[in-house]
Amino acid sequence: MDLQNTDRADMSVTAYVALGSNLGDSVRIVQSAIKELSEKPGLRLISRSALYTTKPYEAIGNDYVNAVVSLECWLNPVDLLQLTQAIEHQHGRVRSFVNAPRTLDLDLILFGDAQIQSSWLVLPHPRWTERAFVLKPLQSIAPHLVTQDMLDRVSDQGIEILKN
Ligand code: PH2
Ligand code: MG
Ligand code: MG
Repeated sequence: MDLQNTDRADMSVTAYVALGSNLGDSVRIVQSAIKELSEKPGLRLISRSALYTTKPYEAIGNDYVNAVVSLECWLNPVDLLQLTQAIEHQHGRVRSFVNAPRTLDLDLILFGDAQIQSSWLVLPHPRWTERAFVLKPLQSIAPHLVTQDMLDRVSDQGIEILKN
């Protein structure tokens, strides 16, 4: 019996990853990061939002390009985190100060119904409901997760669709 295959089919969760960039060729970087995520073993792209242009929120520098993707994920959360960090690194991510301009930021927003509180990973993402650059793209691919009330609370944050 092919237990591994059975496991694989059963153990998947839907994970939501937010992408952001405000340094370098942000449109190209975000597009290629989506492609890279979708090609990783253990991940399958379910859907992706448009690319949005957003005002830096509690941050400095250029306007951001943001998007959100949903993935069918057979990895555990730690492996997914490591994979996203490797993709950030490939795109030249440097960590200088909190919310510094960055070539690529990949944040795990939701991982099935996982609730994790550790020093290196908190799920759901602790601030996802405070951010228009997460809520708007997320609403477009997973409307069941985003309420009008959440959107009303971030309506002062600048965000526009840039490109589909
Ligand atoms: N990311 C941050 C802080 N502020 N603002 C926008 N518009 N887009 C982001 O991706 C972003 C931010 C921390 O990761
Ligand atoms: Mg972030
Ligand atoms: Mg991050």
